[in-house]
Amino acid sequence: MATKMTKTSPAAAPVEVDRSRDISQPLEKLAPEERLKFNSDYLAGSIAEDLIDEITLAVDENNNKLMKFHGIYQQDDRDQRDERRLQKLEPYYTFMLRGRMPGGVCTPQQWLKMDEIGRTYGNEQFRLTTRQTFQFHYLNRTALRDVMLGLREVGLDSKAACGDVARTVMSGVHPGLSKLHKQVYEQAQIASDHVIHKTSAYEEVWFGEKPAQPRGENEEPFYGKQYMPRKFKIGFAVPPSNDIDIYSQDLGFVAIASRGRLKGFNVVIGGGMGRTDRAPETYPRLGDVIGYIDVEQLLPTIEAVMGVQRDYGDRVTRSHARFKYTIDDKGLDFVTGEIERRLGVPLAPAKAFKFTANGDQLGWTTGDDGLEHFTLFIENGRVINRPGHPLMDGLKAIAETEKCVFRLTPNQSVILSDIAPVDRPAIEALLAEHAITNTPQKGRSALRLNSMACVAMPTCALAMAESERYLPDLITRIEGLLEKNGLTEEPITIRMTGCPNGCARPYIAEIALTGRAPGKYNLYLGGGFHGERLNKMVRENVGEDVIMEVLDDTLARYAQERQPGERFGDFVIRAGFVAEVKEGRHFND
Ligand code: SRM
Ligand code: SF4
Repeated sequence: MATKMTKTSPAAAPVEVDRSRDISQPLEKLAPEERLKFNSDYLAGSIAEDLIDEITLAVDENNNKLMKFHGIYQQDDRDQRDERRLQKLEPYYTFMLRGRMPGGVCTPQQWLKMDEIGRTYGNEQFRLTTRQTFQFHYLNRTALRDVMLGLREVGLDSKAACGDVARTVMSGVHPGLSKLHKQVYEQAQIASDHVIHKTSAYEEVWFGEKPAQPRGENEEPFYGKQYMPRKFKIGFAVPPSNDIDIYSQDLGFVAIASRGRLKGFNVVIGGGMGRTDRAPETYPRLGDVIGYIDVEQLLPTIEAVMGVQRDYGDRVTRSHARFKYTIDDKGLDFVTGEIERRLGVPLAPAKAFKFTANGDQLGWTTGDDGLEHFTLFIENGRVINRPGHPLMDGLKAIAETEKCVFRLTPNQSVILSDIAPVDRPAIEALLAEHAITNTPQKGRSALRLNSMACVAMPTCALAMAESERYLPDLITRIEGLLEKNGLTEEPITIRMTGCPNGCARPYIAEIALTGRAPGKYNLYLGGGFHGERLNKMVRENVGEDVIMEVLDDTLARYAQERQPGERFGDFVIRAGFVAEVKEGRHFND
């Protein structure tokens, strides 16, 4: 790609800044969530008391919001919702728990614990997410403490996996560049430890611990009582792979290396995916590269960037509270200048880098340190046993050998990594024994291997249409079109979400579908293959017949008219299918 480098002037003239919506305002003028956080006793609320209520399956509304900071969402089974309503029963409430796993690195012992929890409490399954971590669904309220204790036994937790804080820090996984990847991962881990909230509420609520000392004003030296205005996402990419979709992160770091050693990072700010249909003031936005820092500057830079969003982010209107809107409201120059002022030095000019893809490099690879890695495609991240496909059992058996590290990828898949060459045959035998290959059950097109769907139905409260349960079948039908046009081996990214929130980062896929209503989707085309360009809506609120018609036409034309090496997303723009797509940073429809 053409590297995006936005030069900013550290000496930009002072900008008049509207501070009517930021944290300097009196609490009563801010969103209700700000008052909730402020009065929550640093996130403890009355969650502990709520957990022992025996009358309902649910928790109180405020605790429900606070529990997100502890990695937990109350949900109800949407497949059962109507029937239970007819029977005048309360919804069938269960809980989703999302773990924190910086860079997706998971020891075999941790994998075994996830497997055990999934089997015991989580409907015999668990889910790998688009941010390299894991989720359990279908947990009963009474199981939550046991799950927390289980995670703690293996050094895992669910702190800050959700809520208005810095979330699980992502770190790109490039198996061929093992040494560099390890150095970048170390920095991601340091960053994660640094940004995690410091309150001891988690230990008190879940493990009954007493605070070491009464909580005082210094409980959260960085966040304060109101934490961030909204979620904040940080990720590290290792070129040439843009697997973490750096341009979708609030704050991204592109690793810059010299002779295989990490030197520093280009800093990218202001990415985000979420939008709402018929609300043009919400939009996905690609991050801007604002400069370069040496490795030593990492933590001060994170503090400076997050500090700007903490202090200037919108605390009145939550739908406008992400960093991308702060940047667009105040201006990139102002925000960059403020970051540099807090850093005390200007950022250096960004260094050149090149991405080639945002998917995973599947199959066996040997790292630059001689260790072997097997990247396994897991369709939509669901770890479960299905007839003839005992994926969960197979991965458990592999974990039991303790011969590999599990690395969760940003594409909901897993790398069995750091395998000594002598151990590879044993791993291969277990893969074969459990019929685990990179040939998914329903077909093996390069399109499927570059697909992602968010969870959506039946657990996600915000889903308007199916996603994970539908995309595999839709792809089977699209595979007919691919075969007809000789495109089965052509890598094309396709992503689906059950609503416009963008959890599978759809707005940077070459083909994307976002749910509007049962069976109805917005269809987008024209994203960049390495996550460098937003796509554009080409059909609104349409069903499968129209989706197939448009894809039939565009794929046939692509097969016949493409130039050598031309990607599908680039072609649909050149050919005029998506007239309005530009290299723009953001769009609203
Ligand atoms: Fe997400 C909310 C699932 C990655 C943007 N997301 C949700 C909730 C918690 C629904 C809710 O609030 O009640 C979903 C839970 C569904 C379920 O049943 O499990 C949910 N998001 C997911 C996951 C599990 C999708 C997946 O299939 O893997 C991903 C978990 C990531 C993780 O491990 O932390 C997930 N969500 C994302 C991403 C992608 C990313 O971060 O790289 C995005 C777009 C990037 C961004 O944030 O801009 C994303 N999720 C959202 C939004 C829209 C935020 C916004 O700015 O408008 C919501 C809704 C909200 O926060 O109000 C949301
Ligand atoms: Fe739920 Fe929407 Fe996210 Fe899908 S994109 S998991 S439907 S919030």
